[in-house]
Amino acid sequence: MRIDRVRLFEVSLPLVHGFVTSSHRKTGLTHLLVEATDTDGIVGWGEIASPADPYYGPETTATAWTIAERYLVPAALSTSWEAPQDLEAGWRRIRGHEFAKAGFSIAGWDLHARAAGIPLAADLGGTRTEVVAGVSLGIESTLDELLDQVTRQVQAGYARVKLKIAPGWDIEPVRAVRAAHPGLDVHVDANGAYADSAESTAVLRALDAYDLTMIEQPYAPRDFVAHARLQAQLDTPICLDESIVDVADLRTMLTLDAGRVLNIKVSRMGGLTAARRAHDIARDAGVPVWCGGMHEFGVGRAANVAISSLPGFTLPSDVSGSDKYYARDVIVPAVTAHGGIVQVPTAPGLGYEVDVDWVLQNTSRTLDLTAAAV
Ligand code: OSB
Ligand code: MG
Repeated sequence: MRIDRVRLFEVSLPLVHGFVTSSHRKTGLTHLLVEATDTDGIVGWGEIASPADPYYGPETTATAWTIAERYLVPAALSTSWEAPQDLEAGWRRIRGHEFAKAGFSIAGWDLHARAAGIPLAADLGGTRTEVVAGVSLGIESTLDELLDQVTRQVQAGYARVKLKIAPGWDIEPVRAVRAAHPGLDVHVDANGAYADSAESTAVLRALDAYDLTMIEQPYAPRDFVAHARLQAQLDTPICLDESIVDVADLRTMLTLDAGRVLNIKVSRMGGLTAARRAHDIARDAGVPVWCGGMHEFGVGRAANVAISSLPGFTLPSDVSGSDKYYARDVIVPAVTAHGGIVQVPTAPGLGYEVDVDWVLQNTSRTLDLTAAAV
């Protein structure tokens, strides 16, 4: 198989509801879409879901564009491949830049599954026909607004709610949500906002009283030792997100007992092959996993649904319906959840069609290269 043409689109869409985390606030997103066409004319799509700014990880939209233009597009156009892993080998020597690589990995996997005429989920070895979705709720200005958001999502049928926390917005919102929804599957995500101090440890230990499913990424990404020390003092499992960008990080987590749940993000791990490998390792170690999101547009969201169909994804994934985020998504139909459940598509590849007209209407920058040009 050979990719003959790659188009890159820088696409911006407004969010239906602004989103605040411990590190930043956003009202819209800009992601890069990758369209890869092979020599038979089959088209695969991928999404580079890097945040605009380097507050989640080191990448930005601008670094992703540069890495794509200078390295990934030329690699994609000059690699002859059968399995998506062989395509990914074309950029193996590039260190880091996982989000940028993930966009090309998804496009390669989509192309591979479409050429084989099978759904991406099946191509990855997925076995589930439906996926349980959870929602991620940002920090709100008041407890009432947060409670309103939680009630709205519970009424929409979502069975798991994740709350963003930060120093000063932790015990109170958790106590309020727990009081209003005693049996709800609730977890919290700090995006690394806590310092490894006695004061923070006391706050995080106090969260043990609220029957949370997990506490996600309390400390800085590289600080496995602080997470291990905290885990030893908590009943609530720690879940690592930002800390785990490759399987070596996962082995560190398992060896140190720095976390007991894994958030797998296709973007953060550099693509679908790496995400699947992390799933396999976690499953062998008896560690439950779920699929995290980056507010993906439909292309990345569809990839998240596909990976979530693997058997080790036993916890609800951040694959809520497109409508929670975007009034009109870039795929047709949009990803929808009914009663908090998303069906795994049965059509070939990602299982959705990209609305190219809508993509173009929201595109601020494009790149269009063919194999003959590199
Ligand atoms: O930590 O999971 C996170 C969004 C942007 C950056 C980091 C995170 C998130 C989310 C969004 O929580 C989850 C989703 O896409 O539904
Ligand atoms: Mg997270």
